Amino acid sequence: MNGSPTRVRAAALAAAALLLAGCGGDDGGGGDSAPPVDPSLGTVTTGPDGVQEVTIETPDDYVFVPDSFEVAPGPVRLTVRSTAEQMVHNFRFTPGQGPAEIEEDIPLLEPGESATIEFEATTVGDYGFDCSFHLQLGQVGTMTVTG
Ligand SMILES: [Cu+2]
Repeated sequence: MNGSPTRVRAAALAAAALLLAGCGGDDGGGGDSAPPVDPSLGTVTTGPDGVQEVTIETPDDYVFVPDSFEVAPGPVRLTVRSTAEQMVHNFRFTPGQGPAEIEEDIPLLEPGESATIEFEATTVGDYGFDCSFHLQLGQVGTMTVTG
């Protein structure tokens, strides 16, 4: 159950992205109350290597936060951060729900883990994404590649 090197690296990248975004206020407190929504979520920043970076979260509820974001054509580094305490999620671009197929995915995201994928956004349009485990429960979202 402990992180593989890949997942550890993904977590480090996510932490670095947070530091770059200059966001604070994560007190790491426990408890059952929902954590405040991080305003940097879904906001695209450009990394030092010129790659667009965006982070979304998935809590125990069957949602992505936010469930939509926009990128420009080019390379994208997407981090999906689980804030779930129990639920196992995943992330994929829904087959047939976009103008082009994006095959990169996160097959398994255990509670509390983060994982990062990098892909090329080439064709302008709306790309559906989902957690395939909870697709029937409506855990879906949309990435828009702007013109
Ligand atoms: Cu899910």
